[in-house]
Amino acid sequence: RTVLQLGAAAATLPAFGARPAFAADRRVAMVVKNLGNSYFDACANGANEAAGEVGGMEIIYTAPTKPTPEDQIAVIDSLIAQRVDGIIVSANDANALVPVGKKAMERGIQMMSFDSAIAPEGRSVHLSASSTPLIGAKQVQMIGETLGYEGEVAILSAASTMTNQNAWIEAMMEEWKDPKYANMPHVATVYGDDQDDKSYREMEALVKAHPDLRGVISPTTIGIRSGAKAIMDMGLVGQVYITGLGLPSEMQAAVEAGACDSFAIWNPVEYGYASTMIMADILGGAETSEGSTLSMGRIGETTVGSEGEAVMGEPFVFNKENIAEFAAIF
Ligand code: RAM
Repeated sequence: RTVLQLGAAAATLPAFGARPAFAADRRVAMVVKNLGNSYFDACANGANEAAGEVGGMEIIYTAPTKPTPEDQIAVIDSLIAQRVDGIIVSANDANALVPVGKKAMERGIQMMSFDSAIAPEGRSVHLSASSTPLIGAKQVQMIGETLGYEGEVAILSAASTMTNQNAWIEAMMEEWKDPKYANMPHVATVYGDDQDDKSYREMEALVKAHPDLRGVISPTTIGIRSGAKAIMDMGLVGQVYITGLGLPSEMQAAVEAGACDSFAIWNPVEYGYASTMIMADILGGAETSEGSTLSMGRIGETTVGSEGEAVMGEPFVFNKENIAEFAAIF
């Protein structure tokens, strides 16, 4: 029970996060993919918690309305003009954000990404929630178990430019090569752009285009909740199953109805907290070169790997047995 372990570990660890409060207010922006996504709202709650713990630190939680790179660049540009001290971004496009990331760093602003990475030239550190191969493989394994390794499966992703979903899909394809999936072919990948209406329509279209479809993997909290709703609305519970990455609070009805057998996620509150603690460490002068250790406060420490990549922990799986307990938390 990873979520619980993280909490339990926190109680026994020395105060990793105990650093002197910043003398003057440090302004740190958390720029997420778009507004209206409760996953990111949970990350922002964790960010505020971390800022409160550090002291002398203020969080500006912001995002474009639509999850596009252009709109996100405009948001970051205005933060540069406001001379914030640090920016933590979940990128709508790895490469498109490099120039604005460089611009921020040239002005002395600390730039890092979390969740969905900016390419290494546009930031110092990127904190992944968990290992990419693990997150990808887990989702194929979950639908495999649900379907008894038989039947057509499609992927309903976020936007085609998003770093995190693309990396997870690549990892899914690796797992899919295992002969145990020989009778569970991948038939399509479609994009709901992390918009509820588009994700819902893409789910409807998948079912029409693939009459023998049995499973869908949606590596996005927006895609999985909209896809599950479409399955239920179309009366396809028991015929088509969805899995992927979701929020217990948004997936409880689908799990209880049987549209989703199991899904996974890390704790987004802890993730926002850990990312902000790392930013505080960097603002306090911590090194970010490969092999450096960065503090994630009460969660522990992480080591910077190649290309500035660090990892927080392990994902956690939810099903009928435990969903009610976590639906109250995130
Ligand atoms: C959505 C976003 C986010 C992703 C989660 C799992 O909320 O696409 O980037 O990490 O799903």
